[in-house]
Amino acid sequence: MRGQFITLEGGEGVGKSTNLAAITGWLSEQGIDHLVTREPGGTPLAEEIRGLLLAPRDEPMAEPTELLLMFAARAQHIATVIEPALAAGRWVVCDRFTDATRAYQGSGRGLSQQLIDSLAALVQGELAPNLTVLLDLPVEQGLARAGERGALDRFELENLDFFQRVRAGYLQLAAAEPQRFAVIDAGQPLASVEQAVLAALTEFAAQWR
Ligand code: Z5A
Repeated sequence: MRGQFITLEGGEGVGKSTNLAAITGWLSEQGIDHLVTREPGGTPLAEEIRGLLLAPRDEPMAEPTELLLMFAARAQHIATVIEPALAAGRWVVCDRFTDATRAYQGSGRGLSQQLIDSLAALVQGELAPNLTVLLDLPVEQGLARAGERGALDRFELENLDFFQRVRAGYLQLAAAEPQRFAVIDAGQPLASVEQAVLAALTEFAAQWR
């Protein structure tokens, strides 16, 4: 049977990496063969593109350049990592996917959602996440958490309004597809967030076992 595709989304510092560990621990306990990956990145070539996307530089990156680089990395990731794993029956857990493009490049930068849909159709075809866990947190709290880690990447240097639009964009996506999204309040203590994430995963996995 084809594997399930789970994505983890949210703004800066919401705790995706932290909760990824709980998710993979749970999948291992359940004996579910899985692969953990991330976007942009997940293959050597896509990780090189990630480097281009995240590095602050004097030359401003044009918005279409940013969008196309996101999808270039995604095309490589899907072809060489995600699709082969799903086809082999492995579950794939991905830290960010196309919802991030809709939230950051669409709602954040103001690029057309129709344009994003067209690129998604080209790069993904029918591929879509089966479950998306959205960690939601007020922007100020997320930025404070992210800021404690030191040097900021090109996205983390954006202003508060940008991140407010990203958060609103994510919440709109979740409202439009409530059957795919599990929205979790990431402002709770970590143990409660992990419990909520694992509850969503348990409910989802019950359909497939
Ligand atoms: N991007 C895009 O624009 N378009 C796209 O299509 C895609 C991506 C795919 C890189 O992503 C950038 O790419 C991203 C969007 C853009 N923007 N930025 N920057 P990324 O996922 O690599 O970067 P990120 O969002 O900044 O993720 P992150 O830095 O790894 O943050 P996180 O994983 O969400 O948070 P964390 O590292 O797990 O936690 C942050 C801190 O908070 C850490 O010290 C934790 O110990 C702490 N924490 C976590 N949970 C809690 C709770 N519950 N309470 C208290 N403290 C907590």
